[in-house]
Amino acid sequence: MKVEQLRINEARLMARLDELAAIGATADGSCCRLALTDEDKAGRDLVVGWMKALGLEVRVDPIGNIFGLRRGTEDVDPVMTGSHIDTVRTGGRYDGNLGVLGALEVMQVLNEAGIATRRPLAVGVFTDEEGARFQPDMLGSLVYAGGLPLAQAYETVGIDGKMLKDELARIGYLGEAPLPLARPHAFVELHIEQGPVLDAEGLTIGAVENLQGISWQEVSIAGQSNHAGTTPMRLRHDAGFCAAAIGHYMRHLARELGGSQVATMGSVTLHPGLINVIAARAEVTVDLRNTDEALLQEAEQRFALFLAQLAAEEGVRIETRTLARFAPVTFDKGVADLVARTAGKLGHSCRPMTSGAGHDAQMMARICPTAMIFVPSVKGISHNPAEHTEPAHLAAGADVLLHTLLELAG
Ligand code: HGY
Ligand code: MN
Ligand code: MN
Repeated sequence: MKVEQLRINEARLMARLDELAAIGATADGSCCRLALTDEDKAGRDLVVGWMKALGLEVRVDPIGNIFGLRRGTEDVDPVMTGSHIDTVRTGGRYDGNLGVLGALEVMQVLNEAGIATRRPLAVGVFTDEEGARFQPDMLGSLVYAGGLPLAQAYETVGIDGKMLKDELARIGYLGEAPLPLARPHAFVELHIEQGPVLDAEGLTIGAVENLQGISWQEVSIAGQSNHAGTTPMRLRHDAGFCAAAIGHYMRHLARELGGSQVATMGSVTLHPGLINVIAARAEVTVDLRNTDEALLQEAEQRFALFLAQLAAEEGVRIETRTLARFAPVTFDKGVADLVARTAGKLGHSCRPMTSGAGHDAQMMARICPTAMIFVPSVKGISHNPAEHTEPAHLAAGADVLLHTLLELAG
């Protein structure tokens, strides 16, 4: 068979996706494998087993990133691919997992075809991409790319009070491989779109050219608990009201700025959280994103002003803590064009895309030419058990990955 006729095995890819999805499966059909939990460990162990079965040399670095290495005919910088297998609490079957298991399927096809590439190939499984338990998100690839010192990452305390380094050691993935293991010749990540564009336009492949900026903050509000029945409204310092006001302001801010601005209050905790007590304290998280750095800063400035006014009006103390802050990223045009060309050669419809979600590729873009391959998410749903991509589209994405990697690895 000629190389250009090579295609991945869809059934095998689906079987691996199903097997991994069973780890951390919850009653509502979600995948819950928060970073560095026992479920994450079980997923890691399964993937490492597959890597070994595929004859890949497995290396683990000090932040727990796992790499499966496939030798090339020359000992030069590898072409790297991969993604993440940690999930949010209500994760789907494909977010991150497709990029890792699609890459393993590519390795198996190359093995079966007896193909030796000039450059080595590396499949990366990056630690804590979601940032749901330990912020920031893309933590493992950020450390890999030199954007966060390892010691600082180790001290990160999760939403459950556990320290990152302790959890990494506990699950047995505090590795010793060099950090970074290699400076890739190029990096390509296969991922579901997690947005509605490809599905709405009936297209199969997205050649991702850029990725929007991300600003995560934790906002702590200190008011005064008081009796819900006896306290006149004019005397209240109600942290619960302030939390609700912030949630409402998110919608207002996004509408005011328009364009690609999005604003989300994802989590709210009230203390003491009782029906007849005016909340003394509240902690909320705020996620602001925009493709334009200046507009993202504008959104942050307007939000800061809003908080100052709210604190003055309600007589509460408000403090903010930055949890993640990444500027928008432009991927490598050459690699993005290669993705588009490859999709065309394989007969798949394709369009240039912007990524609304953060990805490990945005960190790898700091150290090597990088781009992404998107496949459609039905109705754009993700971070939700209803997350779905048609098997034919999953396979199409993996085929585009196969031939993009072959082109880059020579
Ligand atoms: O937040 C994100 O965009 C990604 O899912 N970590
Ligand atoms: Mn992801
Ligand atoms: Mn995600």
